[in-house]
Amino acid sequence: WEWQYLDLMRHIWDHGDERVDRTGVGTRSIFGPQIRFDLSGGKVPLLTTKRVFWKAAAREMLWFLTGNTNIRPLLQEGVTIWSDWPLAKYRQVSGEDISQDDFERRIVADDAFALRWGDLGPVYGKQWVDWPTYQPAGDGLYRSGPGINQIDQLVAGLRDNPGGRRHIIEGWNVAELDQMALPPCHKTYQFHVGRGRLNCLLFQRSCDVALGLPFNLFGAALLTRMIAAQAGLEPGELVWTGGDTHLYLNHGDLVAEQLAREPDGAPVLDLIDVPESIFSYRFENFVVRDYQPQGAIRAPVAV
Ligand code: THF
Repeated sequence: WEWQYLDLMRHIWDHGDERVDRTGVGTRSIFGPQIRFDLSGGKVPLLTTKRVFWKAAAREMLWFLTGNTNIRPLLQEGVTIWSDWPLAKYRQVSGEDISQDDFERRIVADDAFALRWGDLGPVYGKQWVDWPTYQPAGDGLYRSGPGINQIDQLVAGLRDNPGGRRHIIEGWNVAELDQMALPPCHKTYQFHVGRGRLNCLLFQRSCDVALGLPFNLFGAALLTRMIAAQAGLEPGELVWTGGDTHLYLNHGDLVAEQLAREPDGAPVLDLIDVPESIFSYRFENFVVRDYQPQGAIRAPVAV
């Protein structure tokens, strides 16, 4: 499968439409590609042509499932992939030229500081497990109602009605986009059961192919594996579709380096100890084996 990723990368770099994006870095971009992976037998879409820090991606996915939207729990586990956005905001508002390390240390050490500066707004986790509702109060007005746990409903729905066509997790809460540090990129996950297997289709509206996609693919595969285990299904296929699918112009060295390499090996993801609930997974429940990637390739993230 990995050739699909490499071919996508090559195609975008060679034929993508060059444009200036929100971040000001500039991208080459195409619209609407699709790639597919077989998840059966523990197969997992982890790139071997560079080291993917799958542990950070796994901790990120578990953090989404907690519903927490503060970067503090991630930092406590050494995951720094979400720091750039709160950091940029803090620097902008305070005018203080603080380093990323110092900012992260302060978030971890100082409760009030974390509360004030560490939150990303109602991003993925909040919408996934506590989508806000409102209800008519009888007097012509509306009051907030109980939040909707989409993940809970999804697992129950897959158990009760596997043939359903509404097995969806949605992150795009139109009413709250303006409160989010970043509107969701991997915004819609649709699940589908066929022949006892759970398939997942991820629609990602905007995709950083070099840095984000390797994480997003592993995360989607992990989510599918956890949900399949909870619903008593075998993992099937992961279908990934991108909207604006791009390479940042400052990722040229990564692209050249990675395209000079060839895939090698077939890593496997094992779930050991399937807990009672989808919300009780711990990092220790996952093992990746047979993963001997080529070296990591560093590249700057566009904020
Ligand atoms: N914004 C941009 N421009 N790219 C993204 O990938 C992205 N995300 C999330 C939100 N906004 C985004 C954040 N996720 C890395 C990986 C995932 C991220 C952000 C950054 C990253 O820098 N990865 C490096 C280092 C990993 C590490 O040190 O652990 C890598 O080499 O993979 C996409 O969801």
